[in-house]
Amino acid sequence: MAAVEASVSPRIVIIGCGIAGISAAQRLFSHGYRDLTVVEATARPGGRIKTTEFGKGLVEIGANWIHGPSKENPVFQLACRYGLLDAEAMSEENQAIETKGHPPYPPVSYSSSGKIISFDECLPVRQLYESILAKAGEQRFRTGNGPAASVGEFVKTEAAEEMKKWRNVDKEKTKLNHAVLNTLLKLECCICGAHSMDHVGLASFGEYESLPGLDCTFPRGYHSLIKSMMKPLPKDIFSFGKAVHCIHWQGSFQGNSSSGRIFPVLVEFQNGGKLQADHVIVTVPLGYLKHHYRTFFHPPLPSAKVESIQKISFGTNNKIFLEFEKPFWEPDCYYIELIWEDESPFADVKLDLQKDWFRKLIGFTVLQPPEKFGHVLCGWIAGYESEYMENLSDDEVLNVITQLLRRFTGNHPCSSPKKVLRTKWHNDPYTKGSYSCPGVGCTGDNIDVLAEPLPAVDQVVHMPLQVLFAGEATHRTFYSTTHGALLSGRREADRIIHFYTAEKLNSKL
Ligand code: 6YU
Repeated sequence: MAAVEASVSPRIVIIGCGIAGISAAQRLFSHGYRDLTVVEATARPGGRIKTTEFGKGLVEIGANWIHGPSKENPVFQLACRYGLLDAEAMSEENQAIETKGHPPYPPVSYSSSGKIISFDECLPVRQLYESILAKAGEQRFRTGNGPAASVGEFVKTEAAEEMKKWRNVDKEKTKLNHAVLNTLLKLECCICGAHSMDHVGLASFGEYESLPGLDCTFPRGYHSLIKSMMKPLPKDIFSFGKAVHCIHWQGSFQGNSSSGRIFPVLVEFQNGGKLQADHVIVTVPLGYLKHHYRTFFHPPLPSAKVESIQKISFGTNNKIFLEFEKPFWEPDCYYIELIWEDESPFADVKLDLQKDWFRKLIGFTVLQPPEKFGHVLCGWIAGYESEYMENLSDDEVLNVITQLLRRFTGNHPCSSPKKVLRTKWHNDPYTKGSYSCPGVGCTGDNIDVLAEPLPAVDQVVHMPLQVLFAGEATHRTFYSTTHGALLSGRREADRIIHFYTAEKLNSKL
């Protein structure tokens, strides 16, 4: 590895110890940069990668899967290198499977009247939906001149047109078709971390790239990746419980040592401490930036950056883990999908969170195998309903879900869960939601603007690259994922490395 040869090693502060921050530190350290500090507001590393004990085993509070575990995916590459995956996940067959970012459909679904709906009954709508979604991602809509502003509007318009052509469909069947389409849109909300697909921009939808490979999990928890990434780095570069209050840039700040060094950036902490730096890599979640961008930077951010922070959405997707004494599901069941027969995406429904929040739950993943996890279900819920759920009591959630499961499975004596654990990403003060997704009116360019450093290298200033931006929301094609976050951290580390390499070359000319 090339060691940095600047006469004085630049001081680099990385804000946030999620996968983006750690990958930036890894890259800089491996290139010889030694004056590094990673400051983290909470008491633990990992950010939105967080594994905890529940039932008989481990559950993921944040990221669950490696999306697209195949050779191009840097998280997959690292996980293989560290020996963190099982043989099936690493097999060539697994890597070759194309899922287009969607989980496989379950063999049966459950309806709100307690009936089982077969795979074949749902198939025509699912196939139609997939073809419309593929169309929504087409290049021709990237300019923002699409037929609809949002993915939701586009799907509904196209689906209504197509469904009109379907023959021999009676009233009951039409009702079910609409209910299935509504369930698919709710699933998409969980995938995008959005309240409604009407809030997801058509112009940017196709920017997201899925990689091949059937999504896989970490047998020893996603956190095993964070531990392995941090292991070769010196412990003393990490500083926990250090929430940054404000980044002062474009300044001249005297260092504490006797060298008399002057730094362009000063990081001010919430507890009053201060740290001077040459470069700061900001990896805090977009949700945090949305709430704090006005006071987090001094001088304030340029208007183009503020526009990006506003246009890129940051919604909530939460999980509800339930542990049962005995399973009420069949041993081969891996997902319990809920279809509300009275719902339709074409109906105009007034949002009543108190009355209806649980209708947004799309279903429950069965954690397999039970010998490893116990009898545990993981429910998925996105949007405002998910944020509302965070403020309810455990008992309230348990009661509602027990009734819900009894109703859908037609299994009235089904026992109530003995334990519940909910994620609360919207209430997390240092995240304020789950992950980013381009909103209506947002284009891929907004993501690139968010990723631009301040001041840029081509601007004539005393010191460029004072504030750099990484984190999942800054990756144009892999936003919302751990691999997007990881690549963004490397990207910003490389920006600094290239800057000093170019400077060294110029000084030799
Ligand atoms: C993935 C998956 N996954 C489920 C759920 C969540 C997320 N993701 P971090 O937040 O980690 O780090 C920043 C740190 O900064 C943090 O520690 C803060 O405490 C700290 N900080 C904040 N303010 C500070 C301050 N003032 N001072 C100091 N420190 C401060 N990704 O690949 N697979 O299965 C899921 C899922 C419930 C919440 C996920 C998944 C998202 C990842 O977790 C996330 O992107 C990265 O961990 C972020 O890392 P980071 O370092 O950037 O930030 C249109 C279209 C749609 C296409 N979308 C595809 C869907 C893909 C997303 N799938 C998600 C699904 C699940 C289940």
